[in-house]
Amino acid sequence: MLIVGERINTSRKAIEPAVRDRDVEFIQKLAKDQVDAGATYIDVNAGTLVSGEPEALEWLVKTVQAAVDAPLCFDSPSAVAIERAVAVYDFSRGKPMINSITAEKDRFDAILPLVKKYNTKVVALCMDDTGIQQDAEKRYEVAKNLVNQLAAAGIALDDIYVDPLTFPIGTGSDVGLAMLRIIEGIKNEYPGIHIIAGISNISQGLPIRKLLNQAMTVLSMGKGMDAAIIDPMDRYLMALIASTRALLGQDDFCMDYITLSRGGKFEGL
Ligand code: THG
Repeated sequence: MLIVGERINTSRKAIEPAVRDRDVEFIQKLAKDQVDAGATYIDVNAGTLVSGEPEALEWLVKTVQAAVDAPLCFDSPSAVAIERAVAVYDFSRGKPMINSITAEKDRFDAILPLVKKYNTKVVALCMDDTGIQQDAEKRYEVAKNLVNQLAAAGIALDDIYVDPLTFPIGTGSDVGLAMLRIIEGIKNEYPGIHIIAGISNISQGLPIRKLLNQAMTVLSMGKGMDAAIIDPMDRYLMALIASTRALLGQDDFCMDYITLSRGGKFEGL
């Protein structure tokens, strides 16, 4: 299970001024705290800075990799911003992840050459020029089309992380089932591919969002999700992921679970 720590994102109120002011200490602490909490990738997103995004993303890459060894996830729709980020990335940390490509024609054509040139992993969002389909079968077709296009371009399935995307569950009772249907379908259709999700969209607009995020994470892992963009500082969520891995046969003899328990990670839960 790959845990992408989501906290370094200028859409969070506390982060934008820190990135604008190039507050090295603040960002580096955020990176270290997430790695200490169990993040295996660190997401960097400066999307709200608009015209300043490429420069800010480059600064975030340099700043974060000076603090932690974890590989990075470049979170931007902009090929210009991603290329600035990847150009200063230290590949000895492991393959970075480009987050993301879609089946929108312009975006696909702009991002694909970067994935190939720099040999990165890539997040494939299930949307095209018609937007995000609400209907599960239609969105699933978009997903298959996108994966087929990536595979035809020579991208290995092992480097593709399909993101099913989701609407908030408050907008319709079938929304959760649609997400699970897409995860299950893609996983069965393309053995060896990966599934990632930014789980928190599901809970938008509802109280005690973390409960819905926690439940959706477990359900999605049950269908084959093997990567998640989450807040690793949510200790209960991280403990649930460890428990779910053990229950799904992904943790031989519960060794990781036991190690985390002995390390005090479940204390007070
Ligand atoms: N899929 C992919 N990438 C993504 C997403 C996705 N990247 C962005 C996002 N979704 C995941 N990242 C975050 C980062 C921070 C928060 C949520 C998702 C967050 N949100 C608080 C909220 O909405 O209440 C904001 C609180 C604040 O302003 O501080 O913290 O789905 N591939």
